[in-house]
Amino acid sequence: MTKTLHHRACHLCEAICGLTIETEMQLDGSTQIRSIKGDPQDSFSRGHICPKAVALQDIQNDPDRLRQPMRRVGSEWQAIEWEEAFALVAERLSAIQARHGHNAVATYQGNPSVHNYGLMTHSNYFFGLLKTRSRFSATSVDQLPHHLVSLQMYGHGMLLPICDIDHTDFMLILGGNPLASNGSIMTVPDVEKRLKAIQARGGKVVVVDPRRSETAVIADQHVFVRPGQDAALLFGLLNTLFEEDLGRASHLSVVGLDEARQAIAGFTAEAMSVRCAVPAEQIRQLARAFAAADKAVCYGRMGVSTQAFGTLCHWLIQLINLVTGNLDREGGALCTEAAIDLMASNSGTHFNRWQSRVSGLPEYAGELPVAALAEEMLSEGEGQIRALVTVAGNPVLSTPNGRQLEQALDGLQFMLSIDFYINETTRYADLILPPTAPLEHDHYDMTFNSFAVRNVSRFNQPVLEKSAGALHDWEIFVGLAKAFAGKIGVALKPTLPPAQLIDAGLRRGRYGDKSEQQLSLSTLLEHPHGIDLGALKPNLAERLLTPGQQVQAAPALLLSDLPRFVAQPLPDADELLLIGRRHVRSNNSWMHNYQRLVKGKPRHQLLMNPEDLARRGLVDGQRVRVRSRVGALEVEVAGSDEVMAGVVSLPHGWGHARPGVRIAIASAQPGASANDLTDERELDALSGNAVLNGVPVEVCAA
Ligand SMILES: Nc1nc2c(c(=O)[nH]1)N[C@H]1C(S)=C(S)[C@@H](COP(=O)(O)OP(=O)(O)OC[C@H]3O[C@@H](n4cnc5c(=O)[nH]c(N)nc54)[C@H](O)[C@@H]3O)O[C@H]1N2
Ligand SMILES: Nc1nc2c(c(=O)[nH]1)N[C@H]1C(S)=C(S)[C@@H](COP(=O)(O)OP(=O)(O)OC[C@H]3O[C@@H](n4cnc5c(=O)[nH]c(N)nc54)[C@H](O)[C@@H]3O)O[C@H]1N2
Ligand code: SF4
Ligand SMILES: [Mo]
Repeated sequence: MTKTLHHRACHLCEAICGLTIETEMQLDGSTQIRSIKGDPQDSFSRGHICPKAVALQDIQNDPDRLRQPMRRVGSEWQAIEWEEAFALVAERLSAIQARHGHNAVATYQGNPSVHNYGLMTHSNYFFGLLKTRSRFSATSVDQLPHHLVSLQMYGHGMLLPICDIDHTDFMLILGGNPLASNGSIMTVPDVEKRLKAIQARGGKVVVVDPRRSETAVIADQHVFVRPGQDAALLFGLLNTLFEEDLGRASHLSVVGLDEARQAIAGFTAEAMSVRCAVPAEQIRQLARAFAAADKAVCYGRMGVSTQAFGTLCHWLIQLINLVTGNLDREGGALCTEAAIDLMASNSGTHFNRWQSRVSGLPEYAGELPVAALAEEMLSEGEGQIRALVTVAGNPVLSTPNGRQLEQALDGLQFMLSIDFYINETTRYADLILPPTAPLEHDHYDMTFNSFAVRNVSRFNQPVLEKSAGALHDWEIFVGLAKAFAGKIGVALKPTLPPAQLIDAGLRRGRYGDKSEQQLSLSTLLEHPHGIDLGALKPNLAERLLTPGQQVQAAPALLLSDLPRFVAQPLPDADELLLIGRRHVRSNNSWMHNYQRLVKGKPRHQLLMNPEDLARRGLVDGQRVRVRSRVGALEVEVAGSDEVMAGVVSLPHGWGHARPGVRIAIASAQPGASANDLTDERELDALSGNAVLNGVPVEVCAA
């Protein structure tokens, strides 16, 4: 039987590891995957792989994965034809918009959207026709503060400085656990080796986290911080840098540094220490050590984005890199120069041009904060959302107050989901359109090549042929667009397949026709292990899109949030605060339907410090009830001094045993949904990003 070796980048997380996949043609003509391994010839990932990649074959073979359009009739699902499905969507959505206006139809795009380039190139082909301002995505339960800070300081939301991990001497990580997540807003395959290499060359890694995470365990120093209080810690660090004159000049042209310095003059390490629970002397020493390193970089991720002052946190992180001379410097923070530049799109250039109807939350890049999705469906009146299209997402498990969202979805007039599973969210759909499985389509990483710690580019052909009648995500969008345009009587511009758009983008890009490299799709096809385009280099000065191309150190919008910070009451030491947790064998709310990933020791428990257990008379392993303002759940508790006293940790994305969900293995797993506890009213008020970490909860015996 013929065996074939394929080379392919893994699309499951941001690390974009190169894979070598062996397939074998069967006697019946079908093709089976024989093995999935790391690709040692990928110069970026150097053979690194994690257990999730091996499960790509399980997605392919999963009997629960939908393979044809399904229409819900009551609680039954019936297969229907594609054309009939497209016509149904066009009819229902156009009728709802004709009656209630464009904004009555909402869209939600989940995380896998940005890992699937055809979805990125073609979703707007259909969504653009809907002309709705009710657009939502996982951005506002994630990295929205990063974009907003870049827009304010550098002039574009996609101009995100990335850690130059391979050249730094000092890496300060707040609220990120790359050993579990494999890195985020820092595409960094093989991150453990890269962190250890910092140490091997005499450098240091410091982790700030309320939990002694997997990354904290290998770090030189771990600092416990009270959840949600990183802004205080960062103020203390920056203030020390100013006060003790530890800064270093930057080659960048900067405005507002004095203003920033004055604005935070009162935020001394001593004043901030009571909030963040880090001793003042430790804050000062951390600032001194950071400033003393020749090359240093401060990095913050999920844990500091999804908290009440997430945007302030990211502003302060940028300022710490700036005032120590590490912004746009080798070994500091540098902007990736991708072969296809996301800055070419203007989607990262506007903020607060309109607001959500009920709570007045600001738009960013044409999207509203997803914490407002349920209230926009539940609050009656003009502009109320009456229909929803979800793509590659599961907001019932991934956005705050999932139970309220369930109730809202139940009341919709029409819901369409583009997804290959009947999960906690899509079970409410009237129609589910399943795309091909990942290995059945070609792949180019538009998003994560743009945030990589080296400049890299890679295109891969499909590993498996799609089955007859199956459609790719992008083809589904084309089908929907055609049917909808026909229904509302507008002319649709022709489109090209994603690969041709990539070819054009590569040729236009900085390594394209006008450059030495002459990069095009055909070059990438000749290099299936990917092409290395070099280390990151300073380039921010030329790329700034701010007035006068100056870094804005003290944007008015960010200064305007300082009074809210000052006005917060001091933290209550008796309060128990919930934080999240990721594991290398899980991926947000999915990939739980594959035995090879869910087996092994249970990972769903609520972690609680033994002191907190004892105070409540609880014992390790007991079932407990966890309650917040919005709801309650039951789960087993595990005593662990990994978490600091006053903190409990629960992974999100679990709790699949809900009626109507058709993912059998996942539904049999224990665990509950952390977002039955997170509060849709607790937001980073500046950006509208959800607060998923630092949620006050009570825990008692179940
Ligand atoms: N409490 C708490 N909540 C969180 C987080 C947290 O840390 N704590 N993290 C937040 C973050 S960072 C994120 S990004 C969100 C993620 O939240 P979402 O984006 O809403 O959820 P996912 O679990 O990524 O959604 C996966 C869905 O996409 C489908 N899918 C996978 N691949 C494809 C594809 O190629 N095409 C299509 N059409 N569908 C596909 C899967 O079948 C699955 O149903 O969760 C957020 N929620
Ligand atoms: N295996 C796996 N990999 C993934 C994902 C996954 O679900 N599983 N999801 C992917 C996605 S969508 C994303 S966005 C990235 C996220 O990538 P990371 O940000 O690296 O993800 P987490 O592992 O959630 O790390 C967040 C850390 O913040 C800590 N934390 C919580 N609250 C606070 C706080 O108040 N202050 C501080 N300083 N720390 C806090 C948590 O304890 C945790 O260690 O991971 C991606 N990679
Ligand atoms: S770390 Fe794992 S899931 Fe992420 S890209 Fe690499 S192999 Fe895929
Ligand atoms: Mo995310």
